[in-house]
Amino acid sequence: MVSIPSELIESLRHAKHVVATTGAGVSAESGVPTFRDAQTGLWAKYEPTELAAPRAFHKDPKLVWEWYQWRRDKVLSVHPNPGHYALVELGSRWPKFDLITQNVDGLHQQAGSQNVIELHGSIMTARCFDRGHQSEFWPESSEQCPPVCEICASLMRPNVVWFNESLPKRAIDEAMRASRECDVFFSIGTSSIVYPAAALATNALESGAVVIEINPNETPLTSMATYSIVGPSGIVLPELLAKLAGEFR
Ligand code: BJW
Repeated sequence: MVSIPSELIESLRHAKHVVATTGAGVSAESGVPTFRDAQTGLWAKYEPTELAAPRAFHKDPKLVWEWYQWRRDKVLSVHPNPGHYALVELGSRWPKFDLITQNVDGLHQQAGSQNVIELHGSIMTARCFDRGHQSEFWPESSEQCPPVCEICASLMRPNVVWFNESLPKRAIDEAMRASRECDVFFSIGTSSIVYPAAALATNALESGAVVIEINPNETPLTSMATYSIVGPSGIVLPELLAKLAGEFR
């Protein structure tokens, strides 16, 4: 049983616009390793932050492609967890609800969340490195690894945002606006160290929103947040939902 302050439930009861931002921790209970814990087996000797970067792809495109292929296979073998499903339910409780994710695994959508704002793209699709030609499907590896673009023959890469790359303009603009306009802002399962995503919570705080962090571990946001609920999102979110349902009845 997680301790959820009654004042927090009161804030949620009066909110008109709620924003939830999620990070890799929300998928941990589905069996997807978090970004910074992603390395096991053959990949244990690599730093994820070194692989998720254009310079890594320039240096060794095959290595980076195979890393994503491995992570993508993992994602395809798992299912959404109670935290993802609780967010679907929570999404229908307020006049306005925005779900913003840094995750590339598509598990929120698989659970049934709609209009998810994906800040860091998706591991389900690919585009070419040179000209950004989109491929609707993940090109299966053939003799050529990475596969090449059918239009311009440049190397394909996952349709994600690497370090030092710009986030999709529409997604980050919408996320920034939502963070400044909401009454309540959740930061769930993220280490809050990657920008500009990490700035969303501080925007919300500066705009006067109630900021609630859900994470089993401390992050740079913890001491600033209005409420910090220590625990796994797959437990905390369903409990929060149950408590809210009780209050609303
Ligand atoms: C649980 C749990 C459970 C466990 N329940 N919780 C300002 C200041 C400083 C630096 C910068 C800045 N602005 C920009 C930068 C540079 C850089 C950056 O932020 N660097 C920092 C590392 C210092 N940012 C960028 O480069 C961004 N681009 C940009 O700003 O463009 C403009 C620009 C261009 C050129 C030059 C300069 C600026 C792009 C960032 C893209 C990030 N992409 C990645 C990879 C995506 C593809 C992939 O997955 O491979 O996105 S990196 C990685 O980090 C991934 C994640 O989405 C992101 C965040 O990680 P997340 O989700 O928080 O995961 P973890 O593993 O870190 O944490 C998991 C958390 O879960 C932990 O807290 C656990 O405790 C918790 N947890 N179990 C709940 N059951």
